[in-house]
Amino acid sequence: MTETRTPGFCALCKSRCGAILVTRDGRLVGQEPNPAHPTGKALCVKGKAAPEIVYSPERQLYPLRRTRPKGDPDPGWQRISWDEALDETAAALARIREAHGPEAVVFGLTTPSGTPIADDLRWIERFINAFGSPNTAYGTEICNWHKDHAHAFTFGRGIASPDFEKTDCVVLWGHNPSAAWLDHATAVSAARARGARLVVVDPRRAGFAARADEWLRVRPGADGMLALAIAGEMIANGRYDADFMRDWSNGPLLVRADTNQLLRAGDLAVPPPGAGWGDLVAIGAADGAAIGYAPARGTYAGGAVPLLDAAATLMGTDGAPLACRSAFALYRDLCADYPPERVEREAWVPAEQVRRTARLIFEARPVSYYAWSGLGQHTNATQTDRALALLMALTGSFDAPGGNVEFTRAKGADVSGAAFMSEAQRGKCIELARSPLGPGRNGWVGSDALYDAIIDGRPYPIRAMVGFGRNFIVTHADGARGAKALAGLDFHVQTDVVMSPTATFADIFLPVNTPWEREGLRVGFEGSQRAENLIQLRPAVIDSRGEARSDGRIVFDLAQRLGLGDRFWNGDMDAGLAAVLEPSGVSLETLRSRPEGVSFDGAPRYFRYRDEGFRTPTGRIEVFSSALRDIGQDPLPRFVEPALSPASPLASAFPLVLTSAKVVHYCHGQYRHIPSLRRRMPDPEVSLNPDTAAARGIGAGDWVEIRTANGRVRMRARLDAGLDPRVVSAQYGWWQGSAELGLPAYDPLAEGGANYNSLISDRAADPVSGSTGLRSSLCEIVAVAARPRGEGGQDWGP
Ligand SMILES: Nc1nc2c(c(=O)[nH]1)N[C@H]1C(S)=C(S)[C@@H](COP(=O)(O)OP(=O)(O)OC[C@H]3O[C@@H](n4cnc5c(=O)[nH]c(N)nc54)[C@H](O)[C@@H]3O)O[C@H]1N2
Ligand SMILES: Nc1nc2c(c(=O)[nH]1)N[C@H]1C(S)=C(S)[C@@H](COP(=O)(O)OP(=O)(O)OC[C@H]3O[C@@H](n4cnc5c(=O)[nH]c(N)nc54)[C@H](O)[C@@H]3O)O[C@H]1N2
Ligand code: SF4
Ligand SMILES: [Mo]
Repeated sequence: MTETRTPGFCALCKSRCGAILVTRDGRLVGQEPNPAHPTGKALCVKGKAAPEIVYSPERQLYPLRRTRPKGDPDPGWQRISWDEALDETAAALARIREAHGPEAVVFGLTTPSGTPIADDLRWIERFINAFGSPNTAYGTEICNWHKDHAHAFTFGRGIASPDFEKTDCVVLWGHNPSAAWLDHATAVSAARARGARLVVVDPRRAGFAARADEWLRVRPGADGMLALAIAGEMIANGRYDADFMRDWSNGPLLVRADTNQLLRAGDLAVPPPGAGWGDLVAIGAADGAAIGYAPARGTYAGGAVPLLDAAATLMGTDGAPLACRSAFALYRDLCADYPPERVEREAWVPAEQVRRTARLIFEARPVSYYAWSGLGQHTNATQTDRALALLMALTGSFDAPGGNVEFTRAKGADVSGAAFMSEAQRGKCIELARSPLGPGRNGWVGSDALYDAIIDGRPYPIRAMVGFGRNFIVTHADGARGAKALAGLDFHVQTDVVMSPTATFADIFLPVNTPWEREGLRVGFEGSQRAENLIQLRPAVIDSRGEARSDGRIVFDLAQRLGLGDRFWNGDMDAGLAAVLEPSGVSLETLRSRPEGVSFDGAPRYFRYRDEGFRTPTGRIEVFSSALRDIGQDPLPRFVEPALSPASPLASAFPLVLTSAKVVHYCHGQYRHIPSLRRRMPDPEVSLNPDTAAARGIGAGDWVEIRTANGRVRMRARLDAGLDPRVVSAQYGWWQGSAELGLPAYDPLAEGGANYNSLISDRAADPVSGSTGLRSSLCEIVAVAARPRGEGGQDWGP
C-alpha cells in the first residue's frame, strides 16, 4: 500500500482551504487541514467528503448525445466519443455564429464561489471572448455583484477585504461565514478572541449572531432602511468621521434643488475664482463663499477647505437664485427620515439597538465589514448596497489598517482575453437594455433577461447555450420559466459532474472531472495578505474517472475546432499556464515540484486613496452618485421596499416574509447525493418561529407546504425561536436523491416539489443589477401530510 500526502487546497468553495490531499494506491482517501497553509486551519464537512464526491455513482463519466425531443422526460441519452461530442458541439456553434452572430450564443457559468470551476474560469472566459459572445449568464446579479461592483458606485472599487487581523470591530451584514466561508469564520473568531467587537445583521440567529455584541434581526429586504437609520444616529450625535467625509467624500459638493444635479461652476453668474466651467462647487469653510472643485485633479481651487454640511443660494447665469445644498446635507436629511422608532416598526429592529449599534460602530472603529447574499438577493439590492457603503464610509475606516483594504495579490497575467472582443460586440449584451451600469458592463446577463431573449426574442433571440455547470432551474427564480427557455434553445451543450436538471435539457452533455483529478492554479488566495502572497498549483492527485475531463481541456479543444486555436496556444494548456505565471517569475516546473506553492512578500496597500483618490466620477467617495442619477436612479440611497413586502397588497394572503440561506452541508444544488452529507441534512427544511408554527398546527419535523403567489413546495418544519414570528427561512437547491441512502430526489418543476426557487417570480428585478427577490418574498405555510413530489426519484430524474 502506498500512501501519498500532497499539499494542495480544497477547491469546492470560496474559502479554498489549504489541505493535505491523501491518496492510497492511486485512490483519493481524504483531505486533511494543512495548518502551514494560510487558509488551512480547518476543513468543513464537504471538504472531508471529498472521496465520496469523487467516487459517487451519480457522477457522469462519458459524453452523451440526446436522441429524444427536449421536454421528453427521457432524453434518450446515447454515449458518444469525445471527438463526436466536440465535433458536433463546434459544428452547431459555428452554424449559429455564422447565421446569427456570436451574440446568439449565451454562456452559462456556475459560480466560482460555490464550485471548483474557479480552476478553469480563466480559460472559459478566454473562450467566451475569443468566440465573441457578449452574453454570459453568471448569476452575479444574485451573488456577488452588489458587494463587488455596486460598491464601486460609492467607493470606486468593490468591498475589498476586511482586515480581520487588525480590526477592532467586525460587521457581518447578510454574510454568514460559519456556513459559507470557513476561512473568514476562522479569522472572525481570532479577531473576537483578540477582543474585537462584533455586529451581525441577519434575520436568523445563525453563525456568529449568537456571539455578537449586537445581533440585529432585520426584516429581510429592509436592510437599506436600517443602514440609513444607523447612519442617521451617528450623524445626529456627531459620532462619525466628519474630517474624513469632508476631505474624501463628495459630501461637500453642492446639489441644485431645481434639477437635483451637482452644481457646476458654469451654472453660476459669477463662477468661483479659479474654477473651470465644468468644475463642481462647494462652500468654503473660511468665508462661506463658493469654491470650485476640479474632479479631474481631485482638488479644491487654491487648496480651500470646504464645508461638509452646507446650504446656499447662489445666482444663476440668468440672474435667478439657485437654491443648493451640499450632498452631505441631503444625505443627513434622508437618514433623518428613518428615526430608530420608525425602523423598529418597519424594519423590526428595536430602536434602542439601532442607537447602541450606532455608538458601538463608531467607538470601536476601525471597522471591517463584509456583506453578501443577505443583501444581494432583493429587488432593491443596489441601493441597499449604497446605504451600507455610506454607513461604513462614516467610520473613516476605508483603506485604514483594520478597515476594508486591498491586499497585494501575487502577480499573475490576466489571460481572459478581454481584448479579443470589440467594444461594438460588447455593446450587444442583452443586459445593457435594463441598465447601462449593471452587470451588462461586464457582459453578464440576468436569468430573467436571458429567458426573455430566448422565449420572446427580446431584444433579440438567443438560440444556443454553452452551459458550464449553471443549474438555472434550481438556482434562479422561476424554475418553470427557466425550463421553458431551455426547451426553446436550438442547441445546448452542458458540462457538469452530475446530470443536473438543467443538463437534462442539453443536446450534448460533457462530463467534467473533480478538482482532485486535474491541476488547479491559484494566484493569490483570499482573506489575508499572507494568503494573497501565495501562488499554488494543485496537482492532479488521481487519474480522472471514466472519460471525465476539465472544463479547461474542453474549451482548449473546442477552440481548436472553431478555428480559435491560435488564441489557445494551439491546444497547449501548459503554454497557457506559463503565460499566466509569466509576470510572477515562477516557472511551471518550479510549481510542479513544489506543490505547497511559492510565496511572495506583498504588503497591504493602506490609504491608497491619499495618492490616487477614488475611481469615481468625482474622484471622491460618492455620497451623491451622478452616475446613478444619469440613468434615472436615485443619486442618494433612498429606501424602496422590495417588490414584495409586508406593505404589498399580497401580504393579506401571504402574511409571512420568506427568505433563504446556505447550509454548511451543501453548496447550492449540489451534494444531496453524498451520503455523509445527506445523512446530516436528509430533508429540505424551512425554519419558522414556534409561535408561527403553533398557530398553524405545525409541529417540529412536520411536512409543510410553503405557498407563494408563484408556486407551492414542501419542506420539513424546523422550529427556531430565534426567528421573528413574521419571517421564515427556507433551504433552496433540493432536487437530487441519494440512491445510496435511499433518500428521494425531487422533481424541481413539480408543483408541490421542493424547489424553493419555483416559489419566486422573476418578473420584478432590481433596476440596475437585475437581482430578483430570492430573499424577500411573501408566503403562507400550511401543514400537509406528505413529502414533496418526486419521492424515490422513480418518477423523475435520470
Ligand atoms: N456551505 C456553502 N458555502 C458556500 C456556498 C454554499 O452554497 N454552501 N456558496 C458560496 C457562494 S456562491 C456564496 S454567494 C457565498 C454566500 O455566502 P453568504 O452570503 O455569507 O451566505 P448565505 O447563507 O447565502 O447568506 C448569509 C446570511 O444572510 C442572511 N439573510 C437572509 N436574508 C437576509 C436579509 O434580507 N438581510 C440580511 N441582512 N441578511 C439576510 C441569511 O440568514 C444568512 O445567514 O457562500 C459561498 N460558500
Ligand atoms: N433561493 C436561493 N437561490 C439561490 C441562492 C440563495 O441563497 N437562495 N444563492 C444564489 C447564489 S449566491 C449562487 S452563486 C447560485 C449558484 O447557482 P449554480 O451555479 O447554478 O449552483 P449549483 O446548484 O451549485 O450548480 C453548480 C453545478 O455545477 C456543477 N459543477 C461542480 N463542479 C464543476 C466544475 O468543475 N465544472 C462544471 N462545469 N460544473 C461543475 C455541479 O455539479 C452543479 O450541477 O445560486 C443562487 N440561487
Ligand atoms: S469551506 Fe469546506 S468546501 Fe469550502 S474550501 Fe473549505 S473545506 Fe472545501
Ligand atoms: Mo454565490
